[in-house]
Amino acid sequence: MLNFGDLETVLTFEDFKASLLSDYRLAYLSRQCSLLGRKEVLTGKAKFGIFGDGKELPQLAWSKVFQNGDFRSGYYRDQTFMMAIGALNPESFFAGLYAHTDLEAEPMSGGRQMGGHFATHSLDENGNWLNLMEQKNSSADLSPTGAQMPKLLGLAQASKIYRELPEIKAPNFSEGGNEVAWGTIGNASTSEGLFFETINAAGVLQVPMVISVWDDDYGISVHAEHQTTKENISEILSGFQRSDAAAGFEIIQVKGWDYPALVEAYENASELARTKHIPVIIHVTELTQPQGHSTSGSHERYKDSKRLKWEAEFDCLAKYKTWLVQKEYCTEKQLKDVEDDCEQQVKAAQKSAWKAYLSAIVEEQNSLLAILGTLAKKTSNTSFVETAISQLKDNATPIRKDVISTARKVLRQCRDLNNNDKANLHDWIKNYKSKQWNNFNSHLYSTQAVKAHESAVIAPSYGKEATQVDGRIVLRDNFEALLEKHPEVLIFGEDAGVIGDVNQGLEGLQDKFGKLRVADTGIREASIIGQGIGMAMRGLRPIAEIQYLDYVLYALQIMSDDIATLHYRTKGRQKAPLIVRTRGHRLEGIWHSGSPMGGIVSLLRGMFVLVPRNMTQAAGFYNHLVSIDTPALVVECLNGYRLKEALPENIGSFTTPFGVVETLRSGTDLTIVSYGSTLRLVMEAAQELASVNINVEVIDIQSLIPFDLNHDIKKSVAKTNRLLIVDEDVPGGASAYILDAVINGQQAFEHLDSIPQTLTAKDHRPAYSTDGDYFSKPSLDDIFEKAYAIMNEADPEQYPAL
Ligand SMILES: Cc1ncc(C[n+]2csc(CCOP(=O)(O)OP(=O)(O)O)c2C)c(N)n1
Ligand SMILES: [Mg+2]
Repeated sequence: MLNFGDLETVLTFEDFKASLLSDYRLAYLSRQCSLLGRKEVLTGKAKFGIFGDGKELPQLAWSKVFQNGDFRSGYYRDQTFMMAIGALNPESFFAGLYAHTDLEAEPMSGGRQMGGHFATHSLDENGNWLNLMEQKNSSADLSPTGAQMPKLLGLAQASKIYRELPEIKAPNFSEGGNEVAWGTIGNASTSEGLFFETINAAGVLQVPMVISVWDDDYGISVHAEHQTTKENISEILSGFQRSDAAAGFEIIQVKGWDYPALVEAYENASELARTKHIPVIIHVTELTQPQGHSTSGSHERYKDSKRLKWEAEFDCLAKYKTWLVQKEYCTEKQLKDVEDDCEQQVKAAQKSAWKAYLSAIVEEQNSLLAILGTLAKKTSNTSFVETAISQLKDNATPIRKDVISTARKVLRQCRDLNNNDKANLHDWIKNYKSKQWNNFNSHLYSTQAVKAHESAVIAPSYGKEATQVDGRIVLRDNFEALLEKHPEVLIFGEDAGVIGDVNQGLEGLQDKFGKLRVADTGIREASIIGQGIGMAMRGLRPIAEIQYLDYVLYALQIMSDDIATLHYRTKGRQKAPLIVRTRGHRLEGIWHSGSPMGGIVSLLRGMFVLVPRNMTQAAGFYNHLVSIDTPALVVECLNGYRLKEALPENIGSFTTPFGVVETLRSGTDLTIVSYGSTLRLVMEAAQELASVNINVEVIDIQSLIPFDLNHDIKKSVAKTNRLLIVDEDVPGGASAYILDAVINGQQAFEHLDSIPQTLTAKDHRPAYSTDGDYFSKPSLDDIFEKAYAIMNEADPEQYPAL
């Protein structure tokens, strides 16, 4: 291992000095970006700024040991590191501050994230993986503090998997598992549960993870005394310290202004994590915030003069400068020259980034002005149009809203024009909207996800006398086939390993595929998901199991904030094709019968949400998902594992289509749509309704996201003219989502002769008592009566009131 003392001997003294000076240059350059960045916000060119000033030095030390193939999962203070690895420069820094929508100029997110939210590209413009071993990687940042932690676990665990399962050939993702996952987090954010959950899991798993805590004693205005027991995160984590007797973490404390100590700390950490897969915590103390937390306020409001004086003195850049001069590694003159140079460079970068950002919009502004000029002569409302033209012309720093809003206002005021004259403006608005769709709305789903429903469906096939088995056997045999076919598929969750999940859908598979591919985890839903996210970002195909749907709530935040937004927030340059498996719907009591699907479909736009009615449909979804790259949640029916299903012959290959409903029963009087466990009751009710001459068509939605892409529900309503949605979520939950999709999305209202109705559970969760289900969720009787009432209202003579 190399330590700082050795550097002087390994390098020539001249090279050694040059490297110190070059570090000073980068630190100073980054600092100038922060200083000018704040000014840009305060003078109104940018909206918000959060910068890395005061944290430069440790990031330089870190960058020295960060290698190709490594991953960062950090937060908004890491600009110096991003510059040091060549992923950010002053120009792209300012493009980020202005939120330039062009990914070429603003590679982090194309303006979708605030400045200071960093990412590198894992995918090319067509969504294909790049070779991650040829570059230094950063997973895309998130604003919720601590949310960078769960995925860090998976980014690190991927190395472990690649090292211990060499049969997975993935040269673009790993070389013998030698890659380190590096996390950063602010001192205050270590108070978040996600931090502690991840730390514990990493200690258990012994993965190559190095977490740096940037400790500046504050979390915005709140001092460490309110954040952290003993005001010292490494001290309270000391129980995690590894010893000869037990594996754990290496915990290092180092001062953020002490350059040689920092270099040594990072060398040390890298070596331990990379070669031995020992997780490391580096607690970097005595850091400062020269400009306060962000541009939203000034720190003079909550730091006293003593503290401010200390911060000025212990500013890592100032300390580094003093050290360089005292040790005679650099002269004052050399440093001054570097400073002058950096100041010029940053100013020039700011100007050029601003010009590039603005000129695209000004061009659009001019194209509209040309059209409005012609139109003004034709309308009777000339004065309105001329005022609009002059206001837009006078706007020297337009945003896109100013441009298109002017166009739409003018259109409203020119109703008198004939269609030909309006056509140009109409076309302009249409084109503009479609161009801006790409800037602001595209890439929620990957191209593969969007096209998935076009792929040929492979139906399950059955022998002449198909064996009837418990539903769980269909799943188990299917998972076995998937694990066999795809060495990169891994399944893990609480009780997933030794016993093969609580319903034995994985029975015996750990014995067959080993403890890493079919793994037990601790009870830690959010980091189970994070484990999956990180591994999926490094080319593996994880299936993360959450034991029950009701416990998805613990993981919902990270699914919503991280996976669901990842492809969108990187404008298609990162993906995490994670499959989340869970089980739910009506069974017993408050926490084993939940179906909070309304909340889930609202929060997980960006993921597929699949609700198969039986295990064959579920298995088909898993097979299909493994063949594409979109993250998905699959909810199996908790009460379906012991119900008999025919065992398909083509296990592991048949597919259930996404966004395609299935008509389970045809009828002419009323369309009932439902999904999951409730379908069985709907089918029974349909049979009874038939005995009173009501012919019901029953449709299984089976895929909430994407939703009925062929508009088959509308086609059914066109035939029956009546719609009933039966759902076991609360009123206004998933039933409202379905109703909106059918009425607004498919415009089915034009075929309706009766009010479209919903039948849902009660507002509360069901009581555990045996009758809890009957009195809380839609029962067969409820379904019959609701359907009958619709028919009674339509034809009271044929269907007299009950
Ligand atoms: C979940 C969540 N809660 C609150 C916030 C608002 N917030 C943004 S930064 C911050 C303070 C973070 O302090 P620290 O972790 O010490 O990082 P520092 O900014 O000091 O580097 C807070 C409370 C947030 N972004 N996310
Ligand atoms: Mg802090």
